[in-house]
Amino acid sequence: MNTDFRRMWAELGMDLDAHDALLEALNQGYRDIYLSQKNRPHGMRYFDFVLGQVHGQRIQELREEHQAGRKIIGSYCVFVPEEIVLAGNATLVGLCSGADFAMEEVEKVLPRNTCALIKSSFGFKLGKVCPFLEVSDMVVGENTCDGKKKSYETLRDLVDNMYVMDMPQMKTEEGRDLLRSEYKRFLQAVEELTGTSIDVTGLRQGIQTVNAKRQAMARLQRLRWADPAPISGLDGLLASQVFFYDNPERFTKSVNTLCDELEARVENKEGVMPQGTPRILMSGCPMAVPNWKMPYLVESAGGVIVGEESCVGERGNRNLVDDSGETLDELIEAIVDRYFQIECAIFTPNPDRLERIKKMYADSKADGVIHYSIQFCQPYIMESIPVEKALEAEDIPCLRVETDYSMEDAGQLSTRIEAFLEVLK
Ligand code: BJ8
Repeated sequence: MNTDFRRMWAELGMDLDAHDALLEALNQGYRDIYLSQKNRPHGMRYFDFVLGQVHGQRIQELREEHQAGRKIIGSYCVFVPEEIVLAGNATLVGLCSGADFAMEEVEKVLPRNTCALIKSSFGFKLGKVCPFLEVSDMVVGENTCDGKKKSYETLRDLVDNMYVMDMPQMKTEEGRDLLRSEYKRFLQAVEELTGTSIDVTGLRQGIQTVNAKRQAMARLQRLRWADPAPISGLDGLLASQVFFYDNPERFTKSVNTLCDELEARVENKEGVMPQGTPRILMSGCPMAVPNWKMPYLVESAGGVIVGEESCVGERGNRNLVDDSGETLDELIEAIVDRYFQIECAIFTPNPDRLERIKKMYADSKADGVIHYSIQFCQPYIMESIPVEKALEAEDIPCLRVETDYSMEDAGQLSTRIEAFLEVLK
């Protein structure tokens, strides 16, 4: 292991032994799941490299940015607008975690029946193994689901600079007003943190940088609609995961390079799996690195995932922000326009999500939908029932799955997934 990185992790106050164990498990999982795939696009090498360097080179870059006077802001939700962060001369990184760690410690501060995503974020902090948290100058939480909202009260005692954004729960005019006022309050908090006065030029530039990232992801999404699928669901998910912590410009360029290659594959009818492989749309909770469990099980069982209706997926990166506004207020309104369309299950009622899933199913020429809920995630588990009913009403096959990060139920899940794929054939 690179000794400079080890020194850096020690300086960040991380537990080196625990971190070694985490990296070893991460790399082993990655080798077993990702590197064993056949016929991967060459463009995925970049993402392999980023994943391999996620706690190394990327953290070093963030520290260099920090030393040059730039602030780092960590976030747990796609409602935190990166456009405003970039306009304030800061960098946004995703902090959600997709693996169980230090669970004994976690269950001393959180109830056992908390969703795996929240527990994982706490485990990475309590186990001192998340360099992204340690380099963050501000950690932004948001009042979305009850689990997150209440857990931030505890997280406040564990991190230095915790900021909580309030969130609407209904898509009404009042809800929209709340989001607007919260984005304005956040803009001020970023200005205070960075000492930068955010102006129209800076905000427009931030909007354009993030739009370019989202456009590249939309291009990748569309290419996945081809049959045969030119890229696996595992690799599609990896690109969506890297979206949250890579340098934005470099990420956009790398996704576009990958898309150039995939366009040629589509043209030549070259797929990662044969034409006619059962095509699955995943829908539900976000899958943060290194949560590759469901795509691994689905694709090992002989299916191919052609899209994710998820915040680590299309829900998180769909829709651009109009950059034509000429005042700060106009640009903020355009940001509100974009973010208020996110169909998170914390909204009630949330009919737009049902329509979105049906549209994604049709666009991606999927054969069926797997609704994925993380155990104890009330919003998505509750919503999985109306989702299933809405799909059944249109004769769209749907399998509802509720699971956590452990592999204990892998055998049972595989059996259910195999049976579902058989029905689709
Ligand atoms: S906009 S989906 S990123 S809140 S899995 S912590 S909902 S109990 S992650 Fe999310 Fe923002 Fe919504 Fe998207 Fe709670 Fe459920 Fe856990 Fe979840």
